[in-house]
Amino acid sequence: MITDKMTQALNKQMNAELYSAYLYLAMASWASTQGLRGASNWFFVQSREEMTHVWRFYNYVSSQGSQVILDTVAKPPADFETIAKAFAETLVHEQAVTAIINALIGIAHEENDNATAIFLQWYVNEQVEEEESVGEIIDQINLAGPVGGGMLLIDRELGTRVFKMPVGLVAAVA
Ligand code: OFO
Repeated sequence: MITDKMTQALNKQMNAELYSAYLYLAMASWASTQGLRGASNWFFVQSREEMTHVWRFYNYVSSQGSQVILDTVAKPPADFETIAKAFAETLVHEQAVTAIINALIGIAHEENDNATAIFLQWYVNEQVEEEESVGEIIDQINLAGPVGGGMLLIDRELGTRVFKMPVGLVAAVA
């Protein structure tokens, strides 16, 4: 069982994860219109991953006998100007999500909710990974410059990213 305060905070985080999925889907389409098919693929895979983050929260809240309450998802931007700016915005967004996850863990501790604090550890590790991988892409783009052959190679590399459905999550939602 989790407290109402914890449930509300987890529901709110689900909305943030849904927004992440929405934001990256918008970036995927924008990148496609710029001829950056690899980057478009990368953002599309990222959007799908964010949906798995939503489902993890869904499963956890449900497993605790609480109800998932969905809220309006904010409209993401449609124009990201340059691929460098799109990834810079991605990093800023992920850093903000990391801060919210840390705040959630703070609430779990306040509520003496060890189960939720442990559940949230997966997200702590995931945020480290996400910030690191986006940071590496930004470094590569800065080294290559946003146009020309260097960016072409980076775009090809981004096109190799493949979405993998987490095995345990498949079992949980099946
Ligand atoms: Fe859900 O990790 Fe990004 O936002």
